[in-house]
Amino acid sequence: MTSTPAVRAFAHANIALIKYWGKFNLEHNIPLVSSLSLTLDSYGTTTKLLACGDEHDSFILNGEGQLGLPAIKVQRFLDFVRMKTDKKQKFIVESSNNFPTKSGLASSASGFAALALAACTSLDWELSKKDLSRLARRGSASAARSIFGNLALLHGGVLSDEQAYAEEISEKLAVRLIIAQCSTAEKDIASTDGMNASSRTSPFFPVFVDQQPKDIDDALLAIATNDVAMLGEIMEYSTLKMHSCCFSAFPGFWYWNESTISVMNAVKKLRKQGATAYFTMDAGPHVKILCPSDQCADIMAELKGNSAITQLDQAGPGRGAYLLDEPQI
Ligand code: 2P0
Repeated sequence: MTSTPAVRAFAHANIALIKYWGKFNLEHNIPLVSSLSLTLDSYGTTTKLLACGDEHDSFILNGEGQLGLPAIKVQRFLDFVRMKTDKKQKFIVESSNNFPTKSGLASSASGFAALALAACTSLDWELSKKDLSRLARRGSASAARSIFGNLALLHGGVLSDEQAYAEEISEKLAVRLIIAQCSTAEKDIASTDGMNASSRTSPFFPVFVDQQPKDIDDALLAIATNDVAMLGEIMEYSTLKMHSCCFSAFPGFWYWNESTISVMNAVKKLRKQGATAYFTMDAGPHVKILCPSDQCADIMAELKGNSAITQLDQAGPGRGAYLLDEPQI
């Protein structure tokens, strides 16, 4: 057995300001629309890859051995890296998230970004960041964006594998994202299933896809002109269209709960009072609130007493995926 060193990588979660929802190519996991995200500086995943002599990979998440789909997804991903590198090495994969898993807080984004970096490093596959993002995309499309820090654009559409990569947007914004957790439960509809159901059955889905290029362009213009309010307006429009594709699927479904709506209303009220605060929701009930950095403390203080919120966190723009230490034998 060859002895491959243990490797540890860390990747931050990212939150889409303009949402990815729907796939062009299921086999290669190519998104049907481009998306734009903010990488966070707090929530993230640490992944350690330890070479083993077993016949199969093992996947341990937050200290618990995984069977079923999570383990299959990790194994499939490692099979792809082994196929590309012509290696046979199996691994024990130990991952831990410093935030709730499978609740719509982008754990698959940070998880597959960290796994992609650790796997390539373990198998001596040197990739550019662009190619690493293409690889991470195969695990989870949103993971392509977590390879990069700050703001990242993931190209989607009728594209080849080569064309579907993420890149960092050079402009910086003085913004923060407040994360209002609205439940402690895991979500019951995986995002992959939700987007596939929406794209197959929602009459609104083609409109969402048609309007996406304009939403991306408008968001990029808002970023280039440092206009947080404009960016927030487009962000809210994007999330509401994405969720409308869920409501209007057949049968309809939703990721929100009563607390989600309550926090959305609280954000609208804050805006009426003069705050620059805008909401976005992903494949889970939690509400993330975009605001200028200098308004974050006041908005957090206003939300603190809100009984709909189970936990209140905040994050700024974070860095891209990185190795935690030099490989050790
Ligand atoms: C996003 N989401 O842009 C969108 C918005 C959730 C809502 O990307 O099927 O785990 O593994 O590629 O990346 C979550 O979906 O889906 C997601 P797959 P992923 O962040």
